Amino acid sequence: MNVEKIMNDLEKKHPGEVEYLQAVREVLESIEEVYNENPQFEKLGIIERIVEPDRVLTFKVPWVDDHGKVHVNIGYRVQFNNAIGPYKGGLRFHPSVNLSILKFLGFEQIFKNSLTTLPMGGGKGGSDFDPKGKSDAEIMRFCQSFMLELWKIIGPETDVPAGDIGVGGREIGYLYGMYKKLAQEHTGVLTGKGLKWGGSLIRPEATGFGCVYFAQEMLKTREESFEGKTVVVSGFGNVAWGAVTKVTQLGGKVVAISGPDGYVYDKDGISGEKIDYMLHLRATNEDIVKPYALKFGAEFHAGKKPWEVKCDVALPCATQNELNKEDAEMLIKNGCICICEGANMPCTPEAVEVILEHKLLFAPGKAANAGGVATSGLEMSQNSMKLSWSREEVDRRLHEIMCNIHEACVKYGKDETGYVNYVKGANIAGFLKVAEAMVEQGII
Ligand code: NDP
Ligand code: 2IT
Repeated sequence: MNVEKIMNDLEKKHPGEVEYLQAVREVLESIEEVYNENPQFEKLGIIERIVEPDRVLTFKVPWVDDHGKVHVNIGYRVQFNNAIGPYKGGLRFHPSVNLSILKFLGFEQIFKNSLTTLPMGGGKGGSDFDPKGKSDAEIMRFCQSFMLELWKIIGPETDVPAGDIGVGGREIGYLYGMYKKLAQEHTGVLTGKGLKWGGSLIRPEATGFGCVYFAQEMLKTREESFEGKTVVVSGFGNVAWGAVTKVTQLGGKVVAISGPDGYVYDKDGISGEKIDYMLHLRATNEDIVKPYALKFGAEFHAGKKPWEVKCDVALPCATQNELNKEDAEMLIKNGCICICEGANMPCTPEAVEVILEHKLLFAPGKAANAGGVATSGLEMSQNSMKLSWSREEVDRRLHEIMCNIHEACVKYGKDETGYVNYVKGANIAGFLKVAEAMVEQGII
C-alpha cells in the first residue's frame, strides 16, 4: 500500500473534505504494515472499497418555526460499511455539520463498532440544524420532517441511527414517534430510546462510563488508578456528564468542565448536585457553562480551553480537533500522564504526535468512546429478545467490552519497548475484522 498515493487520489476526488481525509490518513498509516502482510487485501481492493461509503443520502428538511416562518436545512445519512452488521452510528445536529464531518465520523465508526465485539457496521448522519435556542415544538417539527425522508433507508436490520452532538433522548423520542407512524411498527430502529419504550438502562451514561473504564485499564498498566487523581474534562454534554460521574465514583476529582463560552475551574471538585446541574445546563439549550461558576462560586475563564489546568488525567469530551499541539504540550508540562478521548477525534494529529513522543497513556476515541455504541448494541440485543436487562447487567457487559477493547489495543499496539500505541492497536484490531469479513463476502 502506498499511503501517499491513496491520499493524493482521495484528495483529488474529495477536495476540501479535511476531517474525512484526516481520519483516513490516520487509519492508513497505522495499518500499512499488516495490510502489506496480507497480499489478498491489495488484490481485492480492500482499501479502495473501505474508504468510500457504500452510499450517501442527502435530503431537504423543511420545517416551520413558532412564528410560522419556514426554514430549510440539509439532512444526511452516510451508510459507510456493513461488512459485519447493519449500518450503525449516531445523528449529529449542529450548524457545523457537513459531508466531510459525517464521512469522518462514519469512517471512524466502522472500526469502533468492530472493536466493540458486537455485529455492527459503520454509519453516521445528521443535519446542519442548530438546536440552540429552539423551542421543544420547533425541535419536534424538525425531527419529524427529518424522519419523513430518513425512514426510507433505515430499519432494525438495515441501519440503526442513534444520538450524537445535539441529539439526545428528546430528539430520539420525536424521531422514533415519526418512524413508528410511517413504518407502522414498533421496533429497535433507533437506539438511545426512552426506558418506557425500548431503551436500555445505562445507555445515557455509557459513553462517559466506557471512556473512564478504558482510562482505568490504561492506568492499571502503570499500577495507577483514579483514586486521588485530578481530572480535567472538556464539554458539558452527554459524554462529559457520564465521564464526570464515573471518575467521581472511582475516587478521582474533576476540577474543570468547558463549553463554547470558556471553562469552569472548580477546585473543590465536581460531584453530587453539581453533576446533576450539568444535565440542567445542557437541557437549557443555551450551550454555556458560565452559569455553573455563578451558581457554585467556581472560577470562570471566558474564551479559554481547560487544558491549561494542572491535572493527572485529561478527558476531551466535546468535539473534533479541540485539543491542539500547544494544548498537549501544556498538559505534558503540567504533569498529565493520561489522555483518553471521550469525543471523536478531539486531538489534532500534531497533538497526538507530541503525546505519543512523550509516551503518555493515550487512547483514541474509536477505542475509548466505543462504550456508547456498544451499549447501543446491547439495546439492540434487548429489543430483539424483547427483554430488558438490569442496570447491573448492562454495566457489567459494558465494562467487559471496554476491557476487551483495551486488550485488543494492547495486542496490536505494544512495541518492542513495551509502550502501547493505542492508536495503532485500535486501528489494526478494528480494521482486520472488517477486512476479513469483506474478503469472505466477495466483491460487492
Ligand atoms: P452533546 O451535544 O451532549 O455535547 C457536545 C458539546 O460539545 C456541547 O457543549 C457543544 O456545544 C460542544 N460542541 C459541539 N460542537 C462544537 C464545536 N464545533 N466547537 C466547540 N464546541 C462544540 O454531545 P455529546 O456529549 O453526545 O458528544 C460529545 C462528543 O462525544 C462528540 O465528539 C461525539 O461525537 C462523541 N460521542 C458521543 C457519543 C454519544 O453516545 N452521545 C458516543 C461516542 C462519541 P455547542 O453545541 O454550543 O457547540
Ligand atoms: O460516535 C458514536 O459512537 C455515537 N455517537 C454513538 C453511536 C450509536 O449508534 O450509539
